[in-house]
Amino acid sequence: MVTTTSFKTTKSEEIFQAAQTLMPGGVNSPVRAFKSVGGQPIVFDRVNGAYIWDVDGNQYIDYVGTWGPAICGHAHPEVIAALHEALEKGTSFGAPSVLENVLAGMVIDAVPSIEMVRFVNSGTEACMAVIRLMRAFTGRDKIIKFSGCYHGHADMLLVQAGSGVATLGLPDSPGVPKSATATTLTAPYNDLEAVRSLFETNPNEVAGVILEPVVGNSGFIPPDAGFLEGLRLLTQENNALLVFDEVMTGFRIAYGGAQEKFGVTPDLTTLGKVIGGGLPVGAYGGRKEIMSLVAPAGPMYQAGTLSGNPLAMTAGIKTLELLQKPGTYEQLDKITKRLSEGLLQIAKETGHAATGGSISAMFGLFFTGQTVRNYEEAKTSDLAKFSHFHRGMLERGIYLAPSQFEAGFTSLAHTEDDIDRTLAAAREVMSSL
Ligand code: KE4
Repeated sequence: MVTTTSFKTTKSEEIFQAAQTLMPGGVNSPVRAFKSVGGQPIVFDRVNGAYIWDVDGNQYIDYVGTWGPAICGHAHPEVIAALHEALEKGTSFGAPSVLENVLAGMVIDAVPSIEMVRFVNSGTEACMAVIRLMRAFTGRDKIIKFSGCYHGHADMLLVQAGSGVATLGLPDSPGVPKSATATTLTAPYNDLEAVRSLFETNPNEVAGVILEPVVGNSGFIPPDAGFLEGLRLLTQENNALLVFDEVMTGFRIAYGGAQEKFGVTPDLTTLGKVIGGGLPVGAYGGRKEIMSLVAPAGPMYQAGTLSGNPLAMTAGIKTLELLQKPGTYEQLDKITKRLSEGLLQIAKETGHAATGGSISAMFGLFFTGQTVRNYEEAKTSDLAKFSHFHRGMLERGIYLAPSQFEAGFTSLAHTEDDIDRTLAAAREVMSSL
């Protein structure tokens, strides 16, 4: 445990200061700048297993896991070894490799909705492409998303988005033309009636509904019982498509994603993060009838220089192999439930209203006395208290996502002792809040 007195961030400060002159906000993705939690952003030097070290030598138990990919633990020796071997053959072919067949086969075998898949380089690309595919397949332009859900930074999806957009409290981004978002309709998460009325007021115009089947980008918000099933029915009744954005939940909530866990099969699914094992991979997939529209099989265009590159495929294949081991998701569920329930219990004992929970290796905590079923309610939680909690945990060697509007991630590398140390730190911090 790093005690607060020895917590130095001198080198982080120097490097981050220099970064400010080189990259907007000193980062390559906004949430890393700690804007919403305040304080000195931390510059990291290396990761391994459940741990991350910063440039000042501080060690942290890591609950960000590079935003999801590190589900087997950072720098897993088997992933690293496989990458070393693949590296001997070069880094990119820009042409078919058998590795793409292997990872595609694993994804198709795992994810109920996917009969055919296309690899891209990020979750944003996957979501951009899946929207184009929804529109190409139905011949309709309008889409329905949910406030607080984040599907990457493509223009038509930057409407009431979660994650970094919510973190920074940004109105929808400048530079996004009205024409790009005029066909994007939004509803509150967990509100089936709102979706029904959108279909009624836009008859035969909605291509489909896209959502995070378990929300991570408004903080952790699970679907109400019947919500996913209700959306499945509503989209079928309106000849519209149902798309699960499982970039975060895929291979994390269950090996087959939230759609396996909840037994609701969408028409299309997007993936990312875990399937790249820490290297850049995104994917979209679904029924062959729909995917056969994608070029060059069909007319819907989408392409990418590094799509399916051998290094990323290798890291993804090895990661999924590790996740296939028996007992994986029972272990993830057990360790994460103990953490989540422990945090809530400590909040209660130290007099803080808090709500939250976990599903498999994903968890969240809001400082509020009410249940949080959507983004609007998430925004009413005590954000200042979250910021103090985040900083206090950081000073004690626990790295939580630097935003209330993100979920926490555990991994197969997190041990009971790590959870004990995390809960001990939480008790110290919450007692001082
Ligand atoms: P990327 O383009 O960042 O690979 O994926 C976009 C995306 C799409 N869909 C969901 C459900 C996602 O969670 C994401 C990206 N997640 C954020 C964290 N909430 C990435 C971290 C960041 O933006 O720095």
